[in-house]
Amino acid sequence: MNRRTFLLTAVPALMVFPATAQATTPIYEVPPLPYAYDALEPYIDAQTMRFHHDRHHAAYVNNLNKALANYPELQRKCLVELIQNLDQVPAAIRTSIRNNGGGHLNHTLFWQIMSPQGGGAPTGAIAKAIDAKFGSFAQFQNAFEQAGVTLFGSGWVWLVKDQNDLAIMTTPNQDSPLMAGKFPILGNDVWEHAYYLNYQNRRLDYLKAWWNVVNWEGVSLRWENA
Ligand code: MN3
Repeated sequence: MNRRTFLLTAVPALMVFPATAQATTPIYEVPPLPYAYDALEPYIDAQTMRFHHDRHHAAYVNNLNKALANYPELQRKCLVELIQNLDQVPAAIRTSIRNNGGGHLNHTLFWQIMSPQGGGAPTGAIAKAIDAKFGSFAQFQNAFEQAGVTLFGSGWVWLVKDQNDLAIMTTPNQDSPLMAGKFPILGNDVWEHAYYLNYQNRRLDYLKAWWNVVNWEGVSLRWENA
């Protein structure tokens, strides 16, 4: 997988590519939401989206920029490559790159694979692949929800491309499937900040409601091009 691959759903270049060396520009920037804060209601409320995007995602980006501030040679690298090769990142900033770089990539993907026109059943290549792997879309949904609801603490539940196969996996904290050599096709954020205002402790209700906003067109594109 190369640096281009992560950009399949029209992620703005600034998100994963560092800005060219201009001291006044931040290295990485939070991409604008591709829809309004309230566009995913009633499934995800506007206040949650506002805090999640403007505060949580922004904090990951700010801390990522701080971690990279004294490493000009790393500023020029693609973030996907840094995350895939954490062992080559200097030990002093490795944990910060893992948490904040992972957080930046995960959230960038998250905004893109949701849409106010989302929901319904997948179509095209991804639909066929899901049926072949999990038996049916409903069985896939159930397995994904179970993985998400049983993940202890904070993290993500993913549908990934593993070799040429589909798989469900979870990651703790802001770890990315890229760190394990898998390509994220679809991911849901099960940190409490993603759902607590609306769903409180009912993570399963959030996981079930979330299907209504999944951008299957974008997801299918990721699968076809991964
Ligand atoms: Mn989050």
